[in-house]
Amino acid sequence: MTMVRAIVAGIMATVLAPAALAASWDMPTPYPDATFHTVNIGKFAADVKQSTGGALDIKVHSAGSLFKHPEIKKAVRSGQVPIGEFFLGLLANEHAVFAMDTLPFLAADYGAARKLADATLPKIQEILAKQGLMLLYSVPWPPQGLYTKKPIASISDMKGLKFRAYNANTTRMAELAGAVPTQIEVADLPQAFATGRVDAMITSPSTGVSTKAWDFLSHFHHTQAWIPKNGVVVNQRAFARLDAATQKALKDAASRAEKRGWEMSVAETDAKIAVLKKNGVTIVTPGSSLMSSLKGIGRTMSNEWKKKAGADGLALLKAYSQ
Ligand code: PCA
Repeated sequence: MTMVRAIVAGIMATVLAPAALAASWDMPTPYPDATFHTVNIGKFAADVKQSTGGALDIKVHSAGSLFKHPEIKKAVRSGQVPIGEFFLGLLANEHAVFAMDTLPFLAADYGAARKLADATLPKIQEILAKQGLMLLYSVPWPPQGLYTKKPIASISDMKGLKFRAYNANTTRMAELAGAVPTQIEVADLPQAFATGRVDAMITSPSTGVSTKAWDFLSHFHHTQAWIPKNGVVVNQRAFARLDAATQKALKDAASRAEKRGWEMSVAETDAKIAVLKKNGVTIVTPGSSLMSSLKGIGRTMSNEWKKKAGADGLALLKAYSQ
């Protein structure tokens, strides 16, 4: 080695040494900053930074700004980013277990949602682990309700509506209701409503507020149809590169985030319905005609799900139902 090279190598080692001790992780997420999931991830990142004494710094890139929602899982899997968040029901076509928390009225209150999570998360963890991903935690959205530009008294009022869907099940539900589904990400919703691509949706009070639903829609039907979840995953190789203390701190912060996220979700429901109301949205307690039709659609979808679920899918449903 020449003298110059030795000096350069020495300088490089000094410059690189601190970087090797402290890791900085980019974290893509799909939803806007004010959404409670994103707020919770912000708290999680702050918790990780503090509990690792700055050894792990997670930088959150919200609203699909680093990777679009459908790309986030692939990006974490391939190691382009070490960590990310996505909607678990987006994987409904990958395995039946991912379709369960968007089946209408299978688990429509928080007690049932907790039970469904307990029955299905081990399987979800197992499937993701085979793909090199570790599920750090998952958090539910508030119960899903129907947003429209007019009151919906019976299912026939949904006929022909241009309906915003967010996964295979919401697409199917819209079809069965006689509506015309289009899959659109939350980040693109204001534009989609403004340009008339869609005129109705089913989502949480949280997403209604974050997209300022009152700019385009007038009625929220509190159907409480299902309680779907987001997951936060880490690339296993990236996790393995952390020292044991940092790994533990990350997992501990994740379990605090999960607990906090479920509590935030419960509190969101009434709080965000109040915000919708304050901004002029009419809050509708759905009538029996609409509810019985939606429940009928739920039964049809559960039967379709059972046909595709396979033995391990059916076993999960049994475990949940017991
Ligand atoms: N908001 C997300 C998923 C479920 C929800 O409440 C969305 O509308 O895409």
